[in-house]
Amino acid sequence: MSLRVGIIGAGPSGMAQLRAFEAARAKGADMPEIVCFEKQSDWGGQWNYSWHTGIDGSGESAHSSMYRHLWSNGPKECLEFSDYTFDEHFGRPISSFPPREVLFDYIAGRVEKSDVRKYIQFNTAVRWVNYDEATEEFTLFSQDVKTGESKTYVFDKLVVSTGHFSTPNIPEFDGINTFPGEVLHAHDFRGAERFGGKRLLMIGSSYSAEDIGMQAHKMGAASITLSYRSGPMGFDWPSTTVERPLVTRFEGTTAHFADGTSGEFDAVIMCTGYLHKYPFLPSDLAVNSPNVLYPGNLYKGVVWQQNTNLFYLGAQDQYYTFNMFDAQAWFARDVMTGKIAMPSAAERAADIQSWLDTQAALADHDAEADFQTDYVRELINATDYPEFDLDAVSTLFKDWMRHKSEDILGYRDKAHRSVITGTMAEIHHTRWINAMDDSLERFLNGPSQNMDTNAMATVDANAILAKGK
Ligand code: FAD
Ligand code: NA7
Repeated sequence: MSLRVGIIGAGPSGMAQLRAFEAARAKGADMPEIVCFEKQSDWGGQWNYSWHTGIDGSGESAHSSMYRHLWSNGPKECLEFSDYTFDEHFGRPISSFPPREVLFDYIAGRVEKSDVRKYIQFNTAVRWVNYDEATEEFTLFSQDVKTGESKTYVFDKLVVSTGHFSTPNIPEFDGINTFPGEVLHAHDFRGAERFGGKRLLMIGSSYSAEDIGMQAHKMGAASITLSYRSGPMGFDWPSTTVERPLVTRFEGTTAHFADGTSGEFDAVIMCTGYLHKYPFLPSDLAVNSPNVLYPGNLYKGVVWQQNTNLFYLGAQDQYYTFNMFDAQAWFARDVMTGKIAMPSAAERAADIQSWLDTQAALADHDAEADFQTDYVRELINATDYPEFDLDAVSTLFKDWMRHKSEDILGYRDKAHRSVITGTMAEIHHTRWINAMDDSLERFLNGPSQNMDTNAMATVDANAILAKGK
């Protein structure tokens, strides 16, 4: 009997797992029996944008936390698949920070070429999973979210790729029930147009607070106040943006902060992160972790320590995304097929502990980028995933962070060079701050610009545009 593999979720991680098996099949390996379950009607996970918030059109909790005008928050050169480059997909250089529709097109293009859609049961939510120690089999209960029909499947191996940026972490604040304006979590944010002229309070000091705050600035918010728990982000913000320590209490429209200051606000956005939530798994199989680069209990960040038939993809906080999911999927595939042997439980525990120790000592963001680079390298070295210059990617991450420090509104106008093809990105035809139509059509066919950027390693787009236009 061939290996039976269940994959839960057809976002970028689940799609990577399908591609990993297909890549081995193309080289002559047997294809296992695969069923991938996706509760939405299309693949792409977070990148499968929908206006739905709260509950989606099938009565399920809405998965996506994306917003209409989201552009990649890191350079595309850091997430490029080494087996399917941007050049291969678009046939020409594009800029380094594409909007979400463009990235969706890229990830979908790769799996369309691989003919793996046939393995996916769309509109199908996984409701529960049992593991039988004696037979070493998973029994999975699914439900068609449109018809309500339930089914049972049995698998030898199970891959959990349901993401962990969908279930909002919602803290309480004294008096917040008296706040008369809109209070929402970043998960439910779809666009900042309606915040034009408004005084916004964002709670949190990470990617969502930074980017939703700057989206609101772009859409004409009157003021943006960013309230932090651990420390300020410290970017060189526009003059209408300030950082304050944590809110201590609300009194109607007034928020009071820990430094004794207060302010009047029209709306509050909780940018307070997300919870790992696996309601379809018994607690002894479910990751229970804060959002960190190395959650405990996962050997090589992928294999469940107490049950090596269970795999997680994308469970960590992410500098690397798509190509890290690939590295994990190739690794998981080779463990499942026996090509990679599992060390003893004690050896796995020691390996996990050494990563946790290193993580605990990380001094700054540069060190974090190096940490995840080393992690991805270890996975790639263990498989036949096409190698690429990971040190060069780590340098790109550091350049990107430096660019953000220099110009939080302009870092997306920079261009970077692909470490895989050597192609220099195009300087985009429209600066991020001015780009209101971020459709694929406009991105690819917007006003042409005639600069030859191929000779430049990293280009200050602002300077060039200021001179040229
Ligand atoms: P997801 O994309 O979350 O996909 C999980 C899939 O599992 C979904 O399709 C979901 O419907 C399905 N699923 C969940 N539960 C079930 C169930 N019970 N049964 C069946 N199916 C289920 N990354 C970048 O590289 N660049 C960016 O600019 C960027 N911006 C981001 C902005 C936001 C607001 C967020 C939230 C994330 C961003 N990310 C970004 C990171 C993003 O998480 C990854 O790019 C990627 O989407 C993770 O892929 P995934 O497959 O692990 O999870
Ligand atoms: P993150 O990166 O997990 O950050 C969560 C933020 O929320 C972080 O600044 C936390 O502060 C803050 N937080 C969490 N709980 C609280 C409470 N109780 N009070 C105040 N602040 C709190 O989530 P993001 O949404 O920014 O980013 C997730 C992904 O989405 C990321 O991959 C992006 O690409 C998009 P802390 O620093 O822990 O004190």
